[in-house]
Amino acid sequence: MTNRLDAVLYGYFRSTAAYRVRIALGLKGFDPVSRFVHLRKGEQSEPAYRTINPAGLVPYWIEGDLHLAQSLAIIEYLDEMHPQPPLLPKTPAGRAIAREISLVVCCDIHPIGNLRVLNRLTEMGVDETLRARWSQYWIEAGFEAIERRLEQLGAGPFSFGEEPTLADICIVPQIFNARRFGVDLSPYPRILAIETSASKMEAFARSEPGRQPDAE
Ligand SMILES: N[C@@H](CCC(=O)N[C@@H](CS)C(=O)NCC(=O)O)C(=O)O
Repeated sequence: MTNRLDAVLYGYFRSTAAYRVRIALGLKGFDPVSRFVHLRKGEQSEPAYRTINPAGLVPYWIEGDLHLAQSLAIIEYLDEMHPQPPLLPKTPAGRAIAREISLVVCCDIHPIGNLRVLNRLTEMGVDETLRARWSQYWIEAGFEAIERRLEQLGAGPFSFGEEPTLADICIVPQIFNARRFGVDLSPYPRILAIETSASKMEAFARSEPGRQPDAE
């Protein structure tokens, strides 16, 4: 069941950062108005969108006077405003570890393989095969760290047991991205198990890129 939220989410079906926010909204039972920014066509760089978000990135969140960029900031804002179900574990250590996993995805993996970075590599003469290897390399480095952490946590079916948290919200879209770049996921059974668990939940399933209205 979804509830209308008086807010607008700017996104793009294949944006993993927007995908994170869609999952969080789904878990909270919200369905805001969606606007689509076609990143491949460069709409993020056009003045019409730059006046909305000067950073020229998605996701972007507008709710009344609040204009907010950065998926993690948006998700934590939603979690504070609508605490049920909680998206962070109960203990301070658990919350810190959930943020650690999220930051591996959002700081150590995602920015290095972002569209604007890949475009810059193209401008510098790097061909498609090498660009894919570049992305694979950084995804594998990050997934290696996350897999080891998930082994320590030993929980399941999600990172912190029965309920998904911010960690899973960040991991699942990154798996989608890893597949796009042809990463061999067999060394990461714990990460793959989270994807399997997530696929059974409506909030995750409805957020998949292929199910978005702007999907191609
Ligand atoms: N750290 C930001 C990253 C936002 C971001 O880089 N979004 C990508 C799509 S996943 C984007 O808009 N890229 C446009 C571009 O690279 O030109 C967040 O988590 O929201």
